[in-house]
Amino acid sequence: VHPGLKWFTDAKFGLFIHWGLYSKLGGRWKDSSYFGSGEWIMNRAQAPASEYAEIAKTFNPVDFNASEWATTAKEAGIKYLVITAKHHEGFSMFDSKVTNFDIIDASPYHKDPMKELAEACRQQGLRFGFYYSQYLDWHEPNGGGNTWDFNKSAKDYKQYYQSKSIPQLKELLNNYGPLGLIWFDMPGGLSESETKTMIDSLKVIQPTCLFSSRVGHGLGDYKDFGDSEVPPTPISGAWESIYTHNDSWGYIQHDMNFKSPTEIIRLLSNVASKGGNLMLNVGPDGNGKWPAYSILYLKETGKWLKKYGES
Ligand code: JFZ
Repeated sequence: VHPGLKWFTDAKFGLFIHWGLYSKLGGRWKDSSYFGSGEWIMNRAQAPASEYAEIAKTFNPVDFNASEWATTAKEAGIKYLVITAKHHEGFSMFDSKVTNFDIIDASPYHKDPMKELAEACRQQGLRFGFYYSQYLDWHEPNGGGNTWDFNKSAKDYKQYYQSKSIPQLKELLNNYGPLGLIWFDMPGGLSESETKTMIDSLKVIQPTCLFSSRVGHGLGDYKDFGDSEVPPTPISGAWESIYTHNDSWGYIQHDMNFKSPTEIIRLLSNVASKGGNLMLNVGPDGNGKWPAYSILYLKETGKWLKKYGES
């Protein structure tokens, strides 16, 4: 059994946070509105990478308050928090020396919100982890996925892994204290042995940090069920179901379809009764504020857990 797994299997309730340039768009690009998966808007609108990158110039989340985020999570009864360090759009929400397309160099904010959040979580006794899109990167000619700007057959995925993905994963593992986990997503471009080599080169930095199953080739430390999926019967081993609070991972200003506290509690009970963790997602907006309903309903969930939950 992996030495980092105990906290995970005990946790039951995690918080996922999708936050990036797409949060500023809020589900709108030019004259069109999009529903569902707001973090995919660049792909769905086939927005040219150079034009999309312009959003960074006005991305200034001055309302971001790390201790408020961590306190709300704590009040909700949440035990671990996982935030997007870089989603498929390719923008780094942390201080990265590997690229200038990061929050420090490309935005007027000039601060590293991940540093503060990692610290705030530690103060609240929450485990902290990063989501990292290791294969899909629509900003990079050699990253996976962007075939509207870049020629697919000319892509050199290894070059992208060597020059951005792996160096950035090392930055995340080196610069933010002990991480509970890294939530890899959508594997691609690497063989099984190449994936193994990548994992070994990262695990030496933090041997107890867990890697999610989407690191690829069955080499993860725990299993993730697909989007909004709960297994029908109890499952042994470490696993997690992921759900989002409304119908999108990234912020969408016109999506008000938030799950009520009752629905969240039912979900939690369903997942916990089968032996897994529920990781529920919230999508803060481009200023760094959570949707009001997410704050309200998570706090309500926490009140119920305090009264009836185990811990
Ligand atoms: C991925 C991302 O593409 C998406 O934007 C979001 O971050 C989500 C949490 O993860 O989407 C997936 C990936 C895999 C499955 C479902 C959604 N799956 O295996 O069912």
